Amino acid sequence: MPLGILYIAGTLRKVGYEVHIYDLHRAFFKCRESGYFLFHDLENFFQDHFVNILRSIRPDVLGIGSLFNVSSSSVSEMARWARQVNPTMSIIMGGHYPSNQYKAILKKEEACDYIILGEAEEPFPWLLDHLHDPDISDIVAEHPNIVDQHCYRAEHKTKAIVENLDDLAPPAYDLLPDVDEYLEKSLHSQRMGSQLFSKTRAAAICSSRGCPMQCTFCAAHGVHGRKYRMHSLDYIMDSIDWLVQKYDINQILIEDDMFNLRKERTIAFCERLVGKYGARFSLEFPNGLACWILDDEVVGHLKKAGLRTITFAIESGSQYVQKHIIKKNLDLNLVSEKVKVLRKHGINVRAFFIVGFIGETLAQMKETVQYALTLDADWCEIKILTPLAGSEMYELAVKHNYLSGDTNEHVYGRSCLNTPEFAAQQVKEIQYDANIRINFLNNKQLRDKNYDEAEKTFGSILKNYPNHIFAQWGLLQALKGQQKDQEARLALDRLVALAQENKRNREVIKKYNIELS
Ligand code: B12
Ligand code: SF4
Repeated sequence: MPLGILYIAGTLRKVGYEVHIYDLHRAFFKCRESGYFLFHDLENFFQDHFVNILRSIRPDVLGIGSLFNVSSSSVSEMARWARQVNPTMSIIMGGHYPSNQYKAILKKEEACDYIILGEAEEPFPWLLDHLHDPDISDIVAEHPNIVDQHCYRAEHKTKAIVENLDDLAPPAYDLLPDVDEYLEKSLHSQRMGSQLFSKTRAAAICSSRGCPMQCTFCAAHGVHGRKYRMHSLDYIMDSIDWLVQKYDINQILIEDDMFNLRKERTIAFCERLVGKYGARFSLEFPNGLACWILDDEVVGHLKKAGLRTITFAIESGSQYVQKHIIKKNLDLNLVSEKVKVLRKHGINVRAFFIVGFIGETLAQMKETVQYALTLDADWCEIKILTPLAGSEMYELAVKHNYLSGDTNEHVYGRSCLNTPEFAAQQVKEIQYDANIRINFLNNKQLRDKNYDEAEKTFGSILKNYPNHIFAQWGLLQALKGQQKDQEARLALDRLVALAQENKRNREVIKKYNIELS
């Protein structure tokens, strides 16, 4: 759910503007799922979806939000298409990518009139109220959080921050077209290892903004700053009550960067949720919870409130990298202890790691793999660093020229850095090997003889990647473990067929000693 847009829409509606929301990100994924791109290209997509919407709604102002650098070229295309449709429409951009790269955007994109830096709830209505002032350019030049084509070089601009989150109008979920699709088909509930409830209706909320930590690879402070601000529990409970009444939700995705920074607040939230709704909810924290603050008491409360799977963003299994390179400085022994506490409460653990930090050596990356292998997590996501504009790592990458080509075009998760310590290909190999060894060959559910869960896990991977030879191997073990002989025979036939399918598969079968029996 595009929460930022929903907050802005709620604010604008409250002060009297008519707002329409269009989620191109979602439209794109729907088209991809439907096979649209087998027959059409991106230009057709814009024409079919975006331009037609603009022609039918005929807005006076177009706001383009973009959270991700990867969408930079789409953002530019949208502005240009919109300008063609209506040469006099005001085009305003905002979100993480425009906030962090406003100079570059304004320089190359004439179609963009204004960029709002940071949290837009206050500057956006201000700008709309002043759009028709004859001296708009002069007054924007004086505004601390808005830039336009005339003043993008102004260095005194800062990111807008909402001091009191409870002053904000509630997010306008009801303005989302096809809201049921968001509620029923949440991206997060389809993630590996997360609880799948048969009739999940999930909504996202954001209970706090800002994170005081200084991780060098993170760009979240580029919009929300480092000052931690919280909605009151009354505000949060009101939002949840509304979502229950209107949409009958039973899962809450809490999108905070640092939900559990205050222990008492975390416990009080759980108590109020359970006090009012009992065991109605499953709770998910897609960005993870700060593991060093979790203790037996907090975990017990979170479990009662509906936590089934937890995400730990550990990032590195090397204490040196933790302290000196990423400055997250997690105590790795403590993290292992916390995993035991979670196990005691029967909570699944997904751990996130990153390899390929600038300054990291290949040996330190292997330390991460080793640490992940011994962590006893249910699933480990091992990603490759992509420097995010607005982060310290990105500044380093640019300064030392470690990135090639247009940095915005780098696809997240693929190796794109070559440093004195490693070449991109070496990092890719470490990451691939780690994923196979940790999540497949040493799969926790298989080790624990939790075969029915393993069958679900590998089955869901095969649904998305039918030719995944290691998932096929995992499924075979899960079926054998349950003595589902007939299904196991079919799974083995498929594994043998995959193993012979191409040279690459023959090589990996040999490399990882996969038995075809
Ligand atoms: C939820 C989320 C997602 C959801 C997005 C759902 C959605 N459609 O919005 C999903 C799961 C899809 C996602 C995916 C990814 N994410 Co993400 N995500 C977040 C997260 C955690 C929260 C966003 C949020 O809802 N915040 C709360 C709301 C209130 O704030 P907001 O969205 O920033 O909105 C405010 C301002 O940005 C601004 N604003 C927003 N929209 C607009 C529009 C206009 C017109 C204007 C004027 C202003 C404006 O005003 C809003 C209100 O104050 C942020 C971290 C963060 N703290 O923001 C990362 C974050 C945005 N994600 C990030 C990344 C890197 C990714 C991925 C690339 C990760 C990956 N490895 O795959 C993918 C990319 C997806 C893709 N392109 O395919 C980075 C982006 C950094 C960058 N510069 O590129 C962030 C900042 C995390 C980080 N640690 O650095 N993500
Ligand atoms: S990675 Fe997480 S903990 Fe670190 S600064 Fe970013 S939001 Fe905070």
